[in-house]
Amino acid sequence: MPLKLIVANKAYSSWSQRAWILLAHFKIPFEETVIPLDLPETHARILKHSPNGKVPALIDGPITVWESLSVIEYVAETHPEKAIWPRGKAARAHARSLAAEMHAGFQGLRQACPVNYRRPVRKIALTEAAQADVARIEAAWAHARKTFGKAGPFLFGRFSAADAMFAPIVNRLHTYDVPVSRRTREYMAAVMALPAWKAWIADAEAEEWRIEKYDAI
Ligand SMILES: N[C@@H](CCC(=O)N[C@@H](CS)C(=O)NCC(=O)O)C(=O)O
Repeated sequence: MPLKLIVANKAYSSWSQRAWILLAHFKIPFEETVIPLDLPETHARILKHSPNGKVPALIDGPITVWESLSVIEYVAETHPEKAIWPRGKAARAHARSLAAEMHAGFQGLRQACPVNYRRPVRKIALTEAAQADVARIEAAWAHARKTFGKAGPFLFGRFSAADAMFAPIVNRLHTYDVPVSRRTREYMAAVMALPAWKAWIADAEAEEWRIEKYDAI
């Protein structure tokens, strides 16, 4: 039985993208269900699949996993042949720390710059909290790239769960035209060149749902 992944609109759902891009990049077969956000029936529809009423949720037969980071851990555990986390112990510990930091933090940037995968590039004035988050993200990415990233253009060389967790940040920095270093831009370009990234964007572009409060920013 194939895995089932429950996600929200691809145009606006950052947490969904993390799980989806991981499965797509590592070519792990799955069926997706897309539930549009912000409609009267949204919550009830998500609750049919996910006990906390949030997506993503992954269904593997009788097993349900929710919270993006748990989904990623479950996929890593059930696909040990794929290097979903970096293979080296120190790199893996570092990647997990960054993924957890992303999962728990960066509210300043997340609030100021909501993800919108259809948004034309347009600069906005960033809050101090958002600027502080960008500084931390750039430092964290530069450190990971320098310390562990020799084998490729991603945080730990080859694409891993850490890159999946930060993928929506790439959208934010790009679409809100946030001033970043050349190295940060190079990393963002590598993420945005991934076939799995492009497939997600194409699906987002094709969606007909519109949420005005996100499109207005
Ligand atoms: N911490 C959760 C966040 C999940 C989340 O907030 N998902 C949003 C979509 S991006 C959602 O399900 N919203 C539905 C709602 O609030 O009704 C995770 O990592 O998966």
